[in-house]
Amino acid sequence: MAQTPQAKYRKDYTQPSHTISQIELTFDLFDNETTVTAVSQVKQMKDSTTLVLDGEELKLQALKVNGVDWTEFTQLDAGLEIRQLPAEFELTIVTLVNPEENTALEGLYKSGGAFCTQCEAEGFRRITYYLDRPDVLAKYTTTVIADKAQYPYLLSNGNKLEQGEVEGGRHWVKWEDPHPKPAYLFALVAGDFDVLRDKYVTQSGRNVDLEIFVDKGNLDRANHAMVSLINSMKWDEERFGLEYDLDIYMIVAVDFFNMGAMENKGLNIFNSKFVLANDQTATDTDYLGIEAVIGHEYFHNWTGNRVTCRDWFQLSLKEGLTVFRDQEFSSDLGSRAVNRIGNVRIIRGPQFAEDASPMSHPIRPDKVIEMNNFYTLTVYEKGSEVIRMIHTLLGEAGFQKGMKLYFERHDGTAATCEDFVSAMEDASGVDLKQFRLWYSQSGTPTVSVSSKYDAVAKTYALTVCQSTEPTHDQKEKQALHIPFDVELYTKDGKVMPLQCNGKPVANVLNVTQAEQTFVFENVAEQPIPSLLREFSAPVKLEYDYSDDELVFLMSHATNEFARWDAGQILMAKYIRDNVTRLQQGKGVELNEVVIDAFRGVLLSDSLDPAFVAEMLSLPSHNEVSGWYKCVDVDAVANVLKAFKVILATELEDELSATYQTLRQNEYTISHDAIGKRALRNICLSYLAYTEQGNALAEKQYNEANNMTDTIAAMSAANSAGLPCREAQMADYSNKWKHDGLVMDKWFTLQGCNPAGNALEVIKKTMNHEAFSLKNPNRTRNLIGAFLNSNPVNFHAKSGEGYRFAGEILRELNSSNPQVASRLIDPLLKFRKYDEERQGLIRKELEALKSMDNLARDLFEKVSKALEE
Ligand code: B3K
Ligand code: ZN
Repeated sequence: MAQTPQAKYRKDYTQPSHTISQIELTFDLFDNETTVTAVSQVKQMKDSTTLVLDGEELKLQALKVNGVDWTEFTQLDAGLEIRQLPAEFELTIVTLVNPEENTALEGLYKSGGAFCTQCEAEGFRRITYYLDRPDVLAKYTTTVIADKAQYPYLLSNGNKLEQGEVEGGRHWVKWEDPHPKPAYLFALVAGDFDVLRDKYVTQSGRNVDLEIFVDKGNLDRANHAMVSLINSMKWDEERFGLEYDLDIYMIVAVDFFNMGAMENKGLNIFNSKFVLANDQTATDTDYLGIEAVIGHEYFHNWTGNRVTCRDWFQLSLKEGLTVFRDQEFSSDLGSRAVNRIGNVRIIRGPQFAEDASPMSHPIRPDKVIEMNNFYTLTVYEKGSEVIRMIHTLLGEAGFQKGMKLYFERHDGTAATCEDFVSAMEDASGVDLKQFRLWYSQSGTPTVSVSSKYDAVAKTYALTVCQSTEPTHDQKEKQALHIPFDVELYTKDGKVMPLQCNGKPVANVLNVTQAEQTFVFENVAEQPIPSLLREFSAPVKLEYDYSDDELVFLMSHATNEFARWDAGQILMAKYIRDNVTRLQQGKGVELNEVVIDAFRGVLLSDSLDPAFVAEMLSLPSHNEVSGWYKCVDVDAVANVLKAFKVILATELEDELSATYQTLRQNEYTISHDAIGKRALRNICLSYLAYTEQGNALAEKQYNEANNMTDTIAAMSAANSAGLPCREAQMADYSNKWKHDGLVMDKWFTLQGCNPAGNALEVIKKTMNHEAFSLKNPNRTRNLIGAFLNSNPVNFHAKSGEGYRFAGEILRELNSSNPQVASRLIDPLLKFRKYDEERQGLIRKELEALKSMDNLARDLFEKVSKALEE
C-alpha cells in the first residue's frame, strides 16, 4: 500500500474554514472525458486565507479566483490547497473526469448506457474539488450538456429552469434546487428512458409531478414503485405531518449500483432491484422491498435532507430515524407483527453478529477510516431500535412532539444525534440522560432474568441483571437504560394487572441498573411471564423457561410477536441441545411437545397465515452461529436439516392439507394473498423433505403463474436437493438469461446450493452470459450468497471456499472496493471457527493485507480483524 490510510475521530470535529453558499455546475458529458465546471461563492469563516478542498481521481484544468487565473495552489494526494485568498470570492474550478472507467460506481459513472452519480458519503470529490462534508450547505444550479439522440433526458436536483440545443447534435438542460444542501445529495442523470408519470397533490395543495425513469422496455415493471411512492407521501403527511417541498419528484432505476438506493434531493437514484417488478419477474419479497425502500428514500426528504448530519459520525441521525420511519410505514400498511418479526430477525442475526465481530462500533461511531464501511446494520438497524426505544419511552404523542421540536430547531441545518435526543427530551419531559449511552456504547447487552413467587405474600419478584461483554472496539461497558416490556399471565391465560408499591404500573419497566428487582403485588397465583415483549430493547434475553411455559405463551400471549418469540425460544432450546448431542455422537431428537406445539399453530384457523409462516420458520444457520463463541458449522447445519426432516415427517398430513387449501388461482399483491402464499410455500419447503417432495416442487414450478411460486418451488428443490432441480434451473436460465435482474434469483440459488459440487458449479456460473463481476447485484447474488448462506460448502475443510473468496476479493479490491468490503464480512469472523479453519481464513486475510494497492475500505476491515 502506498500510504497507510489514516483514521478520523469524532472528537476531532471542527467547523469548516469556509462556507459555500452557491454553486453553479456545468457538465459537458462524454464517456471518457467529461468536463466539469464549478463556480462557487465562497466565504471565509475562520481566520484563514487558505482553503483546502477535497478531490480524488480528478484532472485539474483551470483554477480562477474572481475570474483571474490563480497560481497559489498545491495539488495534494486527495485534494487541493489554495492560498492567499480574499475573505469572500468566486472560485472557478474546471476538472476532467472519466465516467466510463469508473468501476467503483462512486462519483460520476456509466450504468449501462446512462450517466449517473453516487455522492454519499464522499463521492462528490470525484466530480470536482469541493468542501465535501455534510455541514457545508449550498444552493445548486446545474447545467447538463450531452448528445441529444443518446441522452434525451438530462436530469439533476430541483426544478427545471431552461433548456436548449447546441451544435453537433447536443442539447442542454439547466436545473435549480432552491433548498441548500450538502454535496452528498447532489445528483445527475443523463440517458434514454421510458417514463412513468403521475401526480400528487399535497395536504396544503402543492401539485407535484411524479416521474419514474426506467430502461426502455421496462415500463410495465414500474407501477408498484409509483403506488409505493404515492403511499409514502400520503403516510408521511398523515402520521408525521410532513409534506413534500418541491414541484417534482423523480426516481431513476439503474442496473449498476453499490447499494439499494439514494435519497438525492428531488432525484432519487435507485438500484433497479428496488423499482422494477411485475408478477412474472418479482417475488412478494421483492414487492415488499420496493415499498420499504421507496418509502425510506422518500422519508429522507425530511429526515436527512431538510435536516442533515453535521458530520458522518452522526450518520445514524438520519439512517436510524429513517429506518424507524420506513418500518412504521410498512407496519401501518401491512402486518405489524410480521414486520416486527422480520426486523427482529435482522437484529438478532446479522446485527448481533456485527456487534461481536472486529467491526463492532456504537450506532454513532468514534473512529472511521473509510466512511462507506459504516453504512452498517448497527448504524441502520440498531440505530432504528434506539429510536424505537425512545418511541416506547415517550409514546406516540410524546415522540411526535419531539419530532416537531426537532424540525423547529434544526430545519435547513446540519445537526447531531445529541440535537435529536435533546429535542425528544425537551418536548416530552422524559429524562434521557442515561439513555444517551446507547449512542456511545457498542455491543449487545445480555439481560438475565430470574423470578420468585411468594404464595403467602402474593408477590412476584423479577430480578433483572444486565451486562455487556467487552467488544473489539471498547472494553469498558456501563449499565444502559433498557425499556423492558413485560406481561404476566394466569394459568388460564388471563393478563394480570401490574402493581408495585400499591400503585398500578405500566408494562414497560425502566431497567437502569446492573441488577434490579421489581416486586409485583396482589399476584394471586404463580404467573407465567412474557418478557421483552415486542423486543422492546436490542438485547439478548436469558430466562429459564420450561417447555410448558413456552408452549403456553405460543398460544396464549396476547400479542403475536410474543407468541412467535416463545416458539423461537423453544426451538432454540432444542437446537442447542441437539448440537451437543451430535457432538457427543448421538442422534437428533425432537420432543413430542415441540412437534405438537407446531402442529397446533398449523391447525389454528384464527391466526393470520403470514404469521403462521413466520412461526414455522427455523432460525437461520447464521443466527444459530451467533449463539456460540466457537461454532460447529457442520453440527449446526445437520441439526437444522434434521429438524426440517423431523417436522416434515411428523406433520406431513397437516402440511399437505394446508398446502392444498391455500392454493390461489389469481395472483394479487394484497397482504392477505401474500400471507397465504408465504404459508403455502413454507409448507412446501418442509414437504420437500418427504416422499411427495419432488412431485410437488415439480408441479408447482410447472403450474406457477407468478414469480413467488416459481422461486419457492426452485428454492425447495435446491435446499432439499430434489431430482427436479436441474431441469428447473435449466429452464429458468433459458427463459431469463437476457435479464440480469431476474437471473439474480437463479444466481442466489446457485450460491446457496448445498450440494457437494456447488463451488465447482459456481465457478462455471461466473461464465454465464448474464453474470458479470462488474455488476454489484450479480456479484452479491452469486458470490455473496455463497459466502453468507452456504455454510457447509463455504467452510469446507479443504479451504477451497476461502481460497475462492480470497481470489474474488483481490479482484474486486481494484474494480469496486465498496462491493469487496461488503463481501469480506464473513471472513472477518474467522475467530469463531476451529483452529484449522481459522488458519485457512487468516491466510486469505493476510494475502489481502500484503497487497500493494489494498483499498482503504478493505484495509480498515482486514487490519481490524487481524489485530490481536
Ligand atoms: N443514504 C444512502 C446510502 C449511501 C451509502 C453510501 N455508501 C441510502 C439510504 O440509506 O437511504
Ligand atoms: Zn437511508
